[in-house]
Parts: sequence; structure tokens; C-alpha cells
Amino acid sequence: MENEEEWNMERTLSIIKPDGVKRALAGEVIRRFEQAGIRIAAMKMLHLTKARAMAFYAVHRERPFYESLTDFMSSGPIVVMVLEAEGVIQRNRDLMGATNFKDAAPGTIRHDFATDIEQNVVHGSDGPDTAQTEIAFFFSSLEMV
Ligand code: IDP
Ligand code: MG
Repeated sequence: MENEEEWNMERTLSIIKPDGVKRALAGEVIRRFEQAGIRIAAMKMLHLTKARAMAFYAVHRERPFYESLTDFMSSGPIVVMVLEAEGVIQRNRDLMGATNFKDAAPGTIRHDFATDIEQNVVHGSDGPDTAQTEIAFFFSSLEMV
């Protein structure tokens, strides 16, 4: 390896969902990422339209919760971030906890703050391919530092 620090350096997309922003949890979520040594390579706040939420979650369009999930995701502002660190895709998933907060381990974001299987505070890409697609959904290369 010429530069071992770049070994397995990854980027992933993180979203603080409308419930997290409304409940003033953005600072706490960002603190957890920073505390874990994860670098924030890009960040912005925006409000998804229903159509944009449907496009983002298109992979779930056959699921019974698709309508409700996309209503929720377009119900208020969200914070979207590109996180960068070694193995950050899995590390972010570990910090988030299980989809259902009832199954999430103590100390994870969803265990500590989620109130509902749908309103679960954060989103994180689930693999290298989705990370790339999801980052490109929100950010151009010029917006990443
Ligand atoms: P993930 O966010 O942990 O990757 P996914 O299975 O990809 O979980 O589901 C995407 C989002 O859809 C979840 O974060 C949650 O907001 C919502 N969701 C997942 N399963 C259910 C369900 O059974 N009922 C309602 N909403 C759900
Ligand atoms: Mg998912």
C-alpha cells in the first residue's frame, strides 16, 4: 500500500429525517458522528417534495409502508450529509441501530431516540452501490469537501 490511510476509505449518505430535525436531535446525531471520528464531507438542509421522496425510496415502492414513508419524509426539513471514514457504511449502520427501534441495541441512535418503526430519526446507505447512488441523488462532486 502506498498510502495505508486511504485503505477502505468510504463515503456514505446519512439523513436526519423530519422527526429528528423537528425534535432538535440534529446536533446530537452530528455529535455522535464526530465523536466516532467520522468526517463530514458535505452537509445541507432541505425539504423533499413528495415526488422527490418517492424517487429516493423507489426501491421500496412495492412495500405497504411506501405511501406513508414518503409522506413522512416530505413532511418537513431534513439534514443530508456525506460521511467519510474507513468502513463508514457499516459503521454508520452500527451507530444508527436496527430499523425497528425496539430491536436496536442500547446506545444506538434509533434505540435512544426513535419512537416508531417509520419515524426512526436517521437514514444510512446500506452498501457501496446504494451509497454511491444516494450521494449522487443529493450532492454534486463540487459540494463535497
Ligand atoms: P433502514 O432505514 O434501516 O435501511 P429499510 O428496510 O431500508 O430500513 O426501510 C426504509 C425505511 O422505511 C425505514 O428506515 C423506516 O423509516 C421505514 N420502514 C421500514 N420498515 C417499515 C415498516 O414495517 N413499517 C413502517 N415503516 C417502515
Ligand atoms: Mg434501507
